[in-house]
Amino acid sequence: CKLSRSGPPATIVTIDEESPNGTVLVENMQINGRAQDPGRTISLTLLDNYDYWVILDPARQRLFLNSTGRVLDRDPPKSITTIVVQIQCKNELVGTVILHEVRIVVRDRNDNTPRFEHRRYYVAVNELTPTGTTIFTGFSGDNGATDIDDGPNGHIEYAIQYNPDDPASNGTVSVANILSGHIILAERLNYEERTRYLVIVQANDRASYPPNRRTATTTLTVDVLDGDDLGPMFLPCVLVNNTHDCNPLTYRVVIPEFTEPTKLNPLNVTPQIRAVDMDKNIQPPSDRPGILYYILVGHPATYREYFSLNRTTAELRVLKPISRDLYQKFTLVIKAEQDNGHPLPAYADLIIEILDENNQAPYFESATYQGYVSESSPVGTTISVSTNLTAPLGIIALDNDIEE
Ligand SMILES: *[C@@H]1O[C@H](CO)[C@@H](O)[C@H](O)[C@H]1NC(C)=O
Ligand SMILES: *[C@@H]1O[C@H](CO)[C@@H](O)[C@H](O)[C@H]1NC(C)=O
Ligand SMILES: *[C@@H]1O[C@H](CO)[C@@H](O)[C@H](O)[C@H]1NC(C)=O
Ligand SMILES: *[C@@H]1O[C@H](CO)[C@@H](O)[C@H](O)[C@H]1NC(C)=O
Ligand SMILES: *[C@@H]1O[C@H](CO)[C@@H](O)[C@H](O)[C@H]1NC(C)=O
Ligand SMILES: *[C@@H]1O[C@H](CO)[C@@H](O)[C@H](O)[C@H]1NC(C)=O
Ligand SMILES: [Ca+2]
Ligand SMILES: [Ca+2]
Ligand SMILES: [Ca+2]
Ligand SMILES: [Ca+2]
Repeated sequence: CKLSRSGPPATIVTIDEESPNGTVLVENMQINGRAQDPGRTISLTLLDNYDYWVILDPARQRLFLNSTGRVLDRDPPKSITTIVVQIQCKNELVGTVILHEVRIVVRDRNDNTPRFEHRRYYVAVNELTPTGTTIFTGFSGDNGATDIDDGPNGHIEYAIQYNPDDPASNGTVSVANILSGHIILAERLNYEERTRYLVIVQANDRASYPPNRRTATTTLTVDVLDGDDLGPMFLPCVLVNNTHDCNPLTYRVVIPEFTEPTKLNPLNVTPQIRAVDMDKNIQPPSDRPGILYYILVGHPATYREYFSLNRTTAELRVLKPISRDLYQKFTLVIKAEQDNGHPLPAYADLIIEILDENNQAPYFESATYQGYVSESSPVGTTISVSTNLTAPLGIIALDNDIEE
């Protein structure tokens, strides 16, 4: 029962997991003696054959794998990493018994694909976030992809893939660290242009032979949040062709001369002076800046004595009566800006015209008018100024309060 080779009575062999039934584990145990009749000198018995994974052919001293109807799976949940059996050798001549240990080490194969913990991942990013900022760490721990294989076969790397449905997505973010899957912003965002990106993230294991690597993908939805990068705009805004800019806007108001402010205020400007922030969706709403209104410059320069614009309501008030002999018109530039120290101003024109006081009655050019019409004329015939009936009779009234 002694070994015909040198070394201790222990054998270590290695096989791949999932090896087929009948795979030879040990070609020959190299035990001295003959284990088959006739002329038998030893008897070989398999001991400790837990779950019957091993079959012994005593005559040839050969061990086979028994995976009939099952799979030798190294990975969880079975996690069969080694099989240890004893070959008992009994010397039939003197009755001595020796145990030979056979240790079968099961080698991992890359037979499992990475799996993402969640079907989809989601992150919201403010549009003002600088490039290079880490925006997503949601693959940390076991929240990203996992792979139950052993060693590199079960280690994960992350990469961004091209998304044909969203071709810009692979340039917008990048993977900062392929092992952690931390994702950084690679390009400036602009909420006013795009509010969502669908990024395809691939996880692959690190099997040492690259063609054996297995991959899985998931979608990371990147929602862009509105940030305070735009200022107010005066309403109504008519966009300049193909831009986000408003056309210049003029507000107008006409006020009669010599009239007490109390009868006029607040002035009825058309359209009503109003500005809104072009950032429409800053969250929470309490972070949205208020808008302040100012008169920036004006002509004639004395406008300050006559008009005031309420900073918060944009209400325009006249401060004292105005003589049309002095001023026919004020041309002002008004400004709207944010109240949060980040003004981003917008401008509009405001034209105030002074109307002549209505202290004259209209009067006719002539005290009487005479007209002519043929006796047989139908209803609707124009009355003429003379008997030859060529020109119509005109009746003219005038008013000295207005020039034309
Ligand atoms: C499994 O392999 C053993 C050893 O080669 C063999 O005796 C047995 O018939 C095989 N079982 C099947 C189902 O093929
Ligand atoms: C092989 O394994 C199967 C399943 O455990 C068992 O039923 C069968 O008896 C084993 N065969 C041998 C020859 O040990
Ligand atoms: C995005 O993917 C396309 C297609 O693979 C590639 O041509 C392009 O260079 C990628 N963009 C970036 C910024 O990596
Ligand atoms: C804007 O587009 C309209 C129609 O396409 C064109 O008539 C107009 O001239 C354009 N205005 C400017 C400022 O380009
Ligand atoms: C502006 O209007 C608000 C609200 O009506 C008012 O409380 C405030 O006193 C006004 N400001 C001025 C300078 O008149
Ligand atoms: C019609 O009468 C008016 C006034 O009498 C005169 O001025 C004008 O020349 C006449 N027209 C014709 C066509 O005779
Ligand atoms: Ca794997
Ligand atoms: Ca495996
Ligand atoms: Ca914005
Ligand atoms: Ca803003």
